[in-house]
Amino acid sequence: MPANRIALVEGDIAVQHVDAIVNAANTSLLGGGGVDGAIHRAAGPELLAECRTLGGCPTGEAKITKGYRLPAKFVIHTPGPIWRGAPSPVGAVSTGEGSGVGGRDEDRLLANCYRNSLSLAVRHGVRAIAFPSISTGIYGFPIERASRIAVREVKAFLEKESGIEKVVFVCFSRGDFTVYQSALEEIANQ
Ligand code: AR6
Repeated sequence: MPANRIALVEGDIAVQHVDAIVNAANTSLLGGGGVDGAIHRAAGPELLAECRTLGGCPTGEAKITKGYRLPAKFVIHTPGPIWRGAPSPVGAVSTGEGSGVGGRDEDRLLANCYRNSLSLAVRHGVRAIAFPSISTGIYGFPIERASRIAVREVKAFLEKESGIEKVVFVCFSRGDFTVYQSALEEIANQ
């Protein structure tokens, strides 16, 4: 059952003992604030040096580097979408009116982040992987909506792919933890 393979913790992703941690990066892959800054600080300058060789990464796609001084062997860098749309129900078809250009595309791009990160992880033999709450900090994606997309994508991936044994959602605050807990109860345990 996928639910047994999904864990939720409150804390710092940079200290997680997993094979790979995911970085909520930007398209330059050259570092930033938030979780990106924390990962680069903990990994050391070699991480930025390797990132410089990657030529950036489009939103929703993913690139992998070594973890350097992190407990994790790999870092998977994925730029999430910047939230611009007005909230509408997950799965609703946007008319594009009143919700900005991106109402639906942000959902799709965020889902791509999870899916592409997991595919890349499998290709590198990763068995345990930790995700932060991509796009819900500086990029402003509403966390209730983002957490449901995250859980739905991870669950769907685990159902078809047995190579990944454990996915850990790492929440940076008690409030975020509670939101993810609700999403997990609603989706993963079905
Ligand atoms: N461990 C786990 N989660 C964390 C940590 C940490 N050490 N630090 C922050 N978070 P954000 P975004 C949470 O802003 O919204 C960067 O400058 C944070 O509380 O890091 O995708 C990049 O370079 C929030 O819940 O990422 C981009 O320019 C979540 O991580 C931009 O920010 C994501 O917040 C990306 O914005």
